[in-house]
Amino acid sequence: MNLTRTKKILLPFIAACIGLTASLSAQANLEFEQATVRLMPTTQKNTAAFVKITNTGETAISLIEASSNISEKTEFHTHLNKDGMAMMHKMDQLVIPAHKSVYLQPSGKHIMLMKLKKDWVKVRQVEFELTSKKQKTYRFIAPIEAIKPQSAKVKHSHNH
Ligand SMILES: [Cu+2]
Repeated sequence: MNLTRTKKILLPFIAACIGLTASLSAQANLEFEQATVRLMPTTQKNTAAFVKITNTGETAISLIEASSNISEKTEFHTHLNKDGMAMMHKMDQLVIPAHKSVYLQPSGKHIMLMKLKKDWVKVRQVEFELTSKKQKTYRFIAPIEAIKPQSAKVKHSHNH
């Protein structure tokens, strides 16, 4: 076996592999942790999803679109205080700053799942697809779980 010749063929191949891996990791620079979808009675038309999103990349990522396999409409929401009432408000974009984590959690920012499909509670894992301003797609999955409402906690913190 001619070693020199093998090396000549292998080296560009290895270089191409490393290049590919590097470009893939540069794209996949959002990490999703603690993802969950709130279990609701089947009569409800909406529910919310919570997740910790971490941007491991060098530039901020603006998420502008969301979709899921259980809802016909999916939006980024936040809570705003209006006349002492916590009101939900649609956000045009959800910005994840470079090297930062954004927590989507009850009483705060969340992913709103609207017009829920029939039998959505039977889905074992909810699949999410988020699209950035740069048209990159990010996917994560979340189980459906019972989550205690935190409205009492919000009221309390507003008094201080
Ligand atoms: Cu909402």
